[in-house]
Parts: sequence; structure tokens; C-alpha cells
Amino acid sequence: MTRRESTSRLPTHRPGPGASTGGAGRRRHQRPDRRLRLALFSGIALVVGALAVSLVVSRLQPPGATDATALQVHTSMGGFEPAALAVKAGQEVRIELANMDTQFHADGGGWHEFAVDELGVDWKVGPEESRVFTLTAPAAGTYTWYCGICCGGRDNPSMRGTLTVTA
Ligand SMILES: [Cu+2]
Repeated sequence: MTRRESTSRLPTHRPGPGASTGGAGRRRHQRPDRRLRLALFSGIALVVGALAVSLVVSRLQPPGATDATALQVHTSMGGFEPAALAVKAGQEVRIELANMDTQFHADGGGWHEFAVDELGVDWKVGPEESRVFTLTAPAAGTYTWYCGICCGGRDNPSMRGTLTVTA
């Protein structure tokens, strides 16, 4: 490949081929090839690097909402967002639980949970997974949901949320 490039360039770039300047001329003509190759390699490296960066950035971005009509709750090692929901008794509640964490969390493997013991609710979402769950809102009152998978489980105040049901 290198030789083909240099020989194809030689006839066009050699103005007066003398016996003594032939070697020097060839050496001079190899330099643009090297520069071309360097430019090519840096171009490829740039493209690969940009792809890698965009891949990392896209991995860092949370999973988007797949169901706009559902209440959106994000969960991560940092807790729930929002950590409070208000619904009406008897209402058919749809909650999209989006897990912001990757599988690389040693604590629970990136899994999170939305559990309400009184309601028999125990929803689990895998790393970077987004799932829609439904429940019929119970009688008016205040219910606590929690994640028992990570960070001390339900005893960790940041892994809890409050579901307020009004009449
Ligand atoms: Cu959790």
C-alpha cells in the first residue's frame, strides 16, 4: 500500500529526474505520504474517539419516558425522584419506574425496587430499565414505598418515598 502510493505519485511529482537526485527526490516524496498517513490515522482516531465519547454520554443519560401518560418516577442510588406522589382513592394509577443506574453498581447490581408492603406492591426494575406498573389507589392515607435492594434497604431514608392518597 505504501509502495503503491509512492510509485503512483513519483511520475507526477518528479520534475527533472536526474541520476543523483533520484534518491533524494524519492525521500522527499515519501514525506507527504507519511503526513497523509498521519492525517488519516489521526482522522480515524478522532472519529473513533468521538464515537466512544458519544457512547459514554448516551450511556450516562437516563432512560427516557416510554409512557407519557404514566406518573414518572426515577430511581437510582441517590433515591427516588420525585420522592412523593399524590393520587385519589380508587384511582387507577400508572407509574413508570425508570432506573437511572447502570449494571456496574456492586450494591444490588444496579437493580431498584418500589415496594409498598401494605399494598402488596413489589416492583423491580433492572439497570437502565424503564417499566410501567399499575395499581388501584387504596383508601385515603399515607403509604411509604421503599427500595430494599440497595444502600441499607428500607432503613435508608433516601431510598423511601411517600404515596399520599386523598379521598
Ligand atoms: Cu435501590
